[in-house]
This record gives sequence, structure tokens and C-alpha cells, in this order.
Amino acid sequence: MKRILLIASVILSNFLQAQNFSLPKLAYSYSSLEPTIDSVTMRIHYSKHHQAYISNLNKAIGTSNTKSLTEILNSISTQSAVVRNNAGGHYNHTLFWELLSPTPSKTPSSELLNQINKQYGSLDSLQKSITMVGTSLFGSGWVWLIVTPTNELKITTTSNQDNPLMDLVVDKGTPILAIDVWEHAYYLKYQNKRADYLKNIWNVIDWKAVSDKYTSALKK
Ligand code: MN3
Repeated sequence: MKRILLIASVILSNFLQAQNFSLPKLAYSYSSLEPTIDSVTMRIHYSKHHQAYISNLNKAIGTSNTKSLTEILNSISTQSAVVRNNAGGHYNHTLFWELLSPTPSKTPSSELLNQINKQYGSLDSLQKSITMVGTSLFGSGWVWLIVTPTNELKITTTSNQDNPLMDLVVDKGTPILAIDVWEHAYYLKYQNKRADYLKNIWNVIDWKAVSDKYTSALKK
């Protein structure tokens, strides 16, 4: 009987620990986004910065956490600053990696393109607006394209590692495009020239990935 209880408690504790977080696999190599994003930046950004957010998040939430990352973000106002920074850091980077590709599709789905044309005139003008907004964001943060609760597109920014899923941000919605504008994302190659990084990043943004996120955001 004792043995059965022990086995049951081990199984249960493994189940409860299932919500500790780990680094997602990259779908490409560190060097494959060259020359837009250099290999050293990719390696440090992914294996050091992103890993640090995950390690700090796991440490802060403890082994008894059963909430998903989205659940944590949706109620982030009830969490500590450490959880806010690191849960945001984990979510934001996971999304960012998924949107980059060495062989990106350069055209959105017709569904997304129609909405872009309706609201921004053209894909080119949307990209220019995102570049401009990201360039003028003061300090460290992210520029987003989100789907609002009324299914409109909106370009927004957040500071530090905040994101549009957090209950305490002004512009809430489902992110379909995320661009990291922290200096660690571009400084080795672009130094202080954030605008050049943002102009070039479109070379590796995969509009197929953005479009897929748009379709699932609409279903929510
Ligand atoms: Mn980063």
C-alpha cells in the first residue's frame, strides 16, 4: 500500500511539474538568418537571453505551478515583477523565433492581405509603419501587430518584456507579429542603428507564419 501511494505521489508530482517551462527548439541554425541576423547574435540571444528568462521564470513560479504561460500572462497583475519580466520574456522570444525563417514567404494569406490593404493600404505601408513605430520606441521593448478583440489589426508597442496578452497593458489583443527591439537583438551587427535592423528584418519575417497566427487569432 505504501509503495502504491509512493508511486501515485511521484506520478502526481510529475504531472503537477508539467507546467515548468523549457527552451523551444529552433527550426533553423544560428547562421541561417545571415546576413540579416548574425550567427553570434542568434546564439547569444537564444541560448543565453531566452534561456535566462525561462530559468528565472521556473525559479520564480516554483515546482507547484500548474498554470499555462498564457494563463500566467492573462493575470500578470497578480504576479511579481520577476514573473512579469520573465514570463513575458519567454512568451515574446518563443513567438519571435517562430516568425523568422531563412526561407520566408514574402506574401501574407489573401485573408490577412485583404485586412492589411483595408486598414493600411498595402503590405509595404504596413511594414513601413511598424518600422517607424519600432524605431521611435524609447528604450527596450517590442513592436507588435495584434488582432484586437474586435478583429481589427493594430500596431502597438510594449516596454521591457510586457506583451499584449498581459491584463495590465493598454493595447490588449492576440499578437501575430512580434519584433524584438532590445539592443541585444541587433547591437553586434547594427550597433546603435535600430532603424537599419528594422528595415532589414523584413528579409527574414515569414508571412506564412504570421498568416497562420492571424487565422487562429480570428477563431478565438
Ligand atoms: Mn530579446
